[in-house]
Amino acid sequence: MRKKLSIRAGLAATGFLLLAGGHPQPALAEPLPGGTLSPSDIPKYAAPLIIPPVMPSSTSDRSVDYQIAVREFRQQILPAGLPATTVWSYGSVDHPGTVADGGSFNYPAFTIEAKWSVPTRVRWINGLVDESGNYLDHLLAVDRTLHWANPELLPCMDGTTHTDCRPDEANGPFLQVPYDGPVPIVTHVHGAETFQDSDGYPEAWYLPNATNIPAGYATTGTLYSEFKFSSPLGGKWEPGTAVFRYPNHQRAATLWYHDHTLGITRLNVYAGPAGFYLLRGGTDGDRFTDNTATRRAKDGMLPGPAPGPGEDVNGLTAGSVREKIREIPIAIQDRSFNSDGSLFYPGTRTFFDDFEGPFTPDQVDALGTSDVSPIWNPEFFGNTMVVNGRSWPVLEVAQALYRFRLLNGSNSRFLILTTDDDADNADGVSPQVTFWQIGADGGFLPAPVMLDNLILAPAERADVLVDFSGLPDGTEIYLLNLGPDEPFGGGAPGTDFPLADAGTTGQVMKFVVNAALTGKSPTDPNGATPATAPGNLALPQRVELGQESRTQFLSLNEEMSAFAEAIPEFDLPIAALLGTVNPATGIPTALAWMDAITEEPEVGATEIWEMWNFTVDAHPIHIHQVQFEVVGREVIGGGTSVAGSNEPLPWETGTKDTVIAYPGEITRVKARFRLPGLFVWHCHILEHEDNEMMRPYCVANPDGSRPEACDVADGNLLPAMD
Ligand SMILES: [Cu+2]
Repeated sequence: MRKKLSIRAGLAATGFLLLAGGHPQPALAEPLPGGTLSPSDIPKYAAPLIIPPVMPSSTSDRSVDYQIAVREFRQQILPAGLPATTVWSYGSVDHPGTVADGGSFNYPAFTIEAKWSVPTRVRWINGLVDESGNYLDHLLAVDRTLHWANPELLPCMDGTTHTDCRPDEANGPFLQVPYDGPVPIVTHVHGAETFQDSDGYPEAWYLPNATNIPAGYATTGTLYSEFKFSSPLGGKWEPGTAVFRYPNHQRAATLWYHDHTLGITRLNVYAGPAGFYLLRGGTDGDRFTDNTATRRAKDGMLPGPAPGPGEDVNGLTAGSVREKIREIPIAIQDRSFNSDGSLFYPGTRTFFDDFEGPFTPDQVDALGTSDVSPIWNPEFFGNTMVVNGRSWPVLEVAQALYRFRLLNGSNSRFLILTTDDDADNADGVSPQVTFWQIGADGGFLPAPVMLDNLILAPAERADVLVDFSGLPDGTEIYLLNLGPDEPFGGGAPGTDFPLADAGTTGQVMKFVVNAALTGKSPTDPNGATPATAPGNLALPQRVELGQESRTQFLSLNEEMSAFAEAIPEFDLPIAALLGTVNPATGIPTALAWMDAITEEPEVGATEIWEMWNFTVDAHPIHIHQVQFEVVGREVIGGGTSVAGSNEPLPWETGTKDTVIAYPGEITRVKARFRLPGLFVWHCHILEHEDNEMMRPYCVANPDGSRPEACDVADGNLLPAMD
């Protein structure tokens, strides 16, 4: 959705003067507005990249593999000399404290290492309480005019009172004030093929087991008890927790875990909780060959090792093994900060477009009331790049091949990554090292793909090899971002859209070649088992899905204020919606989260889901439970996709769980739905996901019956009581 600066004539004029600040605007791009700390005042490349260590297993309860809580703590995200930042993230409760204290709580979280076909059981704990056991407020402003968890049980728009609804404006003017009660969470392992009870359904949230939960609050969401009673591990679900299970039967892949609570995912994720979940092994996970062998295939070798259990990989102790690490997960996120170090995220709609409301949709009229939510912003772009929890870090690398598992963990920002010898790219784009992409969301590609530019939408992952061998000691290589500081619509950087600000969000991190590290890993060129050159690497092949039994015709829509036609200054986006489309007429039906389920595959069915994007922006669409094949794209009305081809792009030829749906195009994916139950599909721009761009879907039971949870979601059955 595009920011519209001319709102009401009077207001817009004032806003413009404030923005201009009385001095001339430079012609070059500028840092985005954010908090009170200017990103230009944050020194770059001042601190080393943190390598996420391995999440320690549960020691106090051996009936689960991990006991992982979300807690609040302070962490030095900005360089030394600037204040620390209060964040939330995950850690093992048996290993309390932050990394600085020898504990396991870190933003981003430690990596969960999973083995193919060995199930993982995690007790996920809502630990958002203080030392007295009282609940903590949210770090950010919660908009309770959205369709959201509603634990305070405000009366809903539909005239009844329940969790997971859009509260009625008749609740009074305080509806426009941020919610300050206990914070619900529920964790989703993104890309995991797991059961409905363990998927982190947005209405299966739970509050912390705090001592001061206000009377009358619901402590769990609509589906929590349903899943607790249907899960074989339900007996282990204690107040403030849920125990989820992951079968790990899918292909080896780079997955990640993060919060998924209805209507506040953007805020919960922005506050910090997210980590990698790496699934290794199986026939699709470790059969690499080196195709230069002439007589028979010989074993191929990927760069390694990755951090191992219990290892210090950040140079904190004398036993640190950092210098040998060659496989590193890298989570890239945009954030903004205040001068006291706190995270900045807009607490009012005026940040987006100067629109001041008020929000009273039932009384809307020309006098200035509106149906525009008072706090929610349609998108948010931070002005500071944070990589593995540090702003603009630097990584020393050996003259060797590295494996990076890249994740775009941003709320709204699309990244287009490249490398250069020059931080602000003043000499134009001239990549210093190329990316060899070997895997995407769902596992390995059929073959390595060499790329100068690598596009990553929010939530997408790329498993890449980068070769620093042969580069002189001291060589500096900058990882740059050529994506826009605004919603992405496809096309070429600098031609079809302005580049990110070269001085801030156009830079991500820096690599510095340190010859002294060369040879510290066995996969280095002079090591015991050197890694296979990317061009010679043969990757494990997968079995393709067969013929589909059905095509689902789906739509992506933008909702403008209901008063846009009558009152032009109300031409403002108020939500994004999924829905269906009639393929014969091309006419969409936009549907909200609460509307009845429209996608109901049979269990085991293979279906094509085609998504018609009627908005002006690209949306990363994520389908839970499955890893799908990208079938291709088609411009509505004909022509070539803005992606450059109507065929799947080379890096989309493996399996994926998130696909970019470009504006004005139909994007087709094919998936097999192996697990019965209630799941979701949604846009992974978190601001969209939180405001209606998410829909439930239902996979039938093996006997053809409808899972009970789907009836609960549709309102045909009352939720189970805890
Ligand atoms: Cu979207």
